[in-house]
Amino acid sequence: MTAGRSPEHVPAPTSRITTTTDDVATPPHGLPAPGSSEEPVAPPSGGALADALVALREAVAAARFQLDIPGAQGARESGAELVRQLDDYVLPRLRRLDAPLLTVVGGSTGAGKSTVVNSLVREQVTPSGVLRPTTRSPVLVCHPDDLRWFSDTRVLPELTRTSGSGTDHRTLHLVTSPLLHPGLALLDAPDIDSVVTANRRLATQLLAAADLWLFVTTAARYADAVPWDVLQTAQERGTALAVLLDRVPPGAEDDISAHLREMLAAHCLGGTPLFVVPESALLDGLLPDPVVAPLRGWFSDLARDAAHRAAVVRRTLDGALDSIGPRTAGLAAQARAQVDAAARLRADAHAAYEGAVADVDEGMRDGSLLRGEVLARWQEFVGTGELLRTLQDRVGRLRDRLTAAITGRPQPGTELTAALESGVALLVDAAAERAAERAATSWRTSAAGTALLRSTDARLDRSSPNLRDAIERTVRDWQGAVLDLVRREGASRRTNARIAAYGVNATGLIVMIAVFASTAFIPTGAEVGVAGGTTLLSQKVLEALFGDQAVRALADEARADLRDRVAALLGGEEGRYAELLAAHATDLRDAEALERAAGAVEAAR
Ligand SMILES: Nc1nc2c(ncn2[C@@H]2O[C@H](COP(=O)(O)OP(=O)(O)OP(=O)(O)O)[C@@H](O)[C@H]2O)c(=O)[nH]1
Ligand SMILES: [Mg+2]
Repeated sequence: MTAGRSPEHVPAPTSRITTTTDDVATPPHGLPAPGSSEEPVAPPSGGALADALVALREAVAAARFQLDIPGAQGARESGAELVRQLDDYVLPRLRRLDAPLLTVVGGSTGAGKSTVVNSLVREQVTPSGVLRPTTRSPVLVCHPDDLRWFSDTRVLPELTRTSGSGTDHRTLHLVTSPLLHPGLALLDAPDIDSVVTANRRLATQLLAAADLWLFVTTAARYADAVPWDVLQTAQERGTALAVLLDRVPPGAEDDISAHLREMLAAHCLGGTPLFVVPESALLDGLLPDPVVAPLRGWFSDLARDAAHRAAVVRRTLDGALDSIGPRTAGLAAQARAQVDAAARLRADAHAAYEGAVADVDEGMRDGSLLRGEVLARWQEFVGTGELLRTLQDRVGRLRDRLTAAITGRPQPGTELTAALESGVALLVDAAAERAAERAATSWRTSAAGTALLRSTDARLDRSSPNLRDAIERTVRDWQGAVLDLVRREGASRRTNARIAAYGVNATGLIVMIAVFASTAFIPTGAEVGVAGGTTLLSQKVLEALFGDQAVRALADEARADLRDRVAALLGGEEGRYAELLAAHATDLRDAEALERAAGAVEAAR
């Protein structure tokens, strides 16, 4: 049986830290040093940096990157990762630099991580097994005196503490062992390259909470890609690292460890301590003690040497703090991209409905409304002499209404009003329907817009189900308003004598017809269909009516009123798009808050 080898490079303290350590002679915060009592850990202390980090944490947690644009998924993940690392590690570590050093044992699936942890404490504290992956629920082993540091939610607050082993990813199984020196705890993590997503995610989270990573790989697996990606992150974050090369066939130690060292150097991890554990027969599931003794000795030395331990803690903490600026900058950039994408979508929807308002406007002016049903009713209105009588004879109107009531024949004026109503309603309805379609089509040209449209049960590519009713109501209200307008005009002193003489209903209808006639054109000819056998009403009367300055002024006012009402209605339809967007959009203030918070963290450091 070959004994394990000591690492060639044991990280020496790069600098003495100036912050509090668990130096037994000078216990921090007036508390007994860890290991000397069972007293609970003091509540977290603040400090300007901790305050700034708490504010940053809130800004990151508040920023939602919901629009499906390039980089959004990455930002969501890295934002969540940053929040977790602040909660799990940076804040608790910053508040208590004297807490025991947490070493997370992570690495390839089935590399023997749990076996190594068990072998270090000479006890089956964490299940190892033949089925992959075995470890799902992390197991933390520490000296009994250190238990108080981990039994509350100071670190890894999301994980529920348990005293028994399990398979729940949301629990942390706490175990003590007198074989570990106080001041250093081991955490057996799930496999970093797991086929089980929850394992991978938890392993990443745990590694981000480590003061020191013990990276376990095997002779067979050390060149696998995934663990090297994770090691790369450790390197970038400046995390303190040690590597354990497990299950090395006897005789191959030199070759394999030389190759692994080359790979570490190529990844800028040249100085990383490397432990080599030869393939050995297990006894009661444990490696022979001489094989793991060097590793245990290294951990004990580290735990005993307060300055060395503090240097490792500080190195990893500084690395994590250094990474916060660039990570937050990436999130802020994505937040701004989200704001821009939302603005584009908002503009697309607005353009579609602005187009609809313009369509309605055009349809009101181009005379097209004065065809079909409206034209027929107008001709009837004019041709039967109804208009003339209405204009000339107020009594006649009453008589006709009575006749209509008795014979059941509706007044031509009523039919014309109804025809106008449905003509306008059709125009607005068609424009709204086209706008809904156009807005949806433009949203579908982007992944973000497509995802938004899919996120709701409402069919935004169609008008609202109640829109038709709302349009009809709006047009009727407008017709009523036109009559009110005429009535007010009639009552005013400025009024034209003719309007006063004609009566409200007839003038109102004339005004409505004038609304839909092209502005420059006085609708005396084909446009208002007086050509066809109008014997009772002379061309001259109509010309006089439509040429009347007061009628034209009223028509302008009525047209503007109708346009406003339609614009409000279509604005409501556009509002459906705006609301959907607002429910998913990032605020520019979120981006600014991220930038401010990151700046405050830098300033506090
Ligand atoms: N013979 C021998 N078997 C080993 C050694 N190390 C681990 N094993 C076995 O390999 C299997 C996996 O070991 P574990 O310790 O569960 O590996 P792990 O890395 O914790 O696995 P996961 O938690 O699933 O990622 C178990 O059956 C162990 O008994 C060793 O050095 N020698
Ligand atoms: Mg395991």
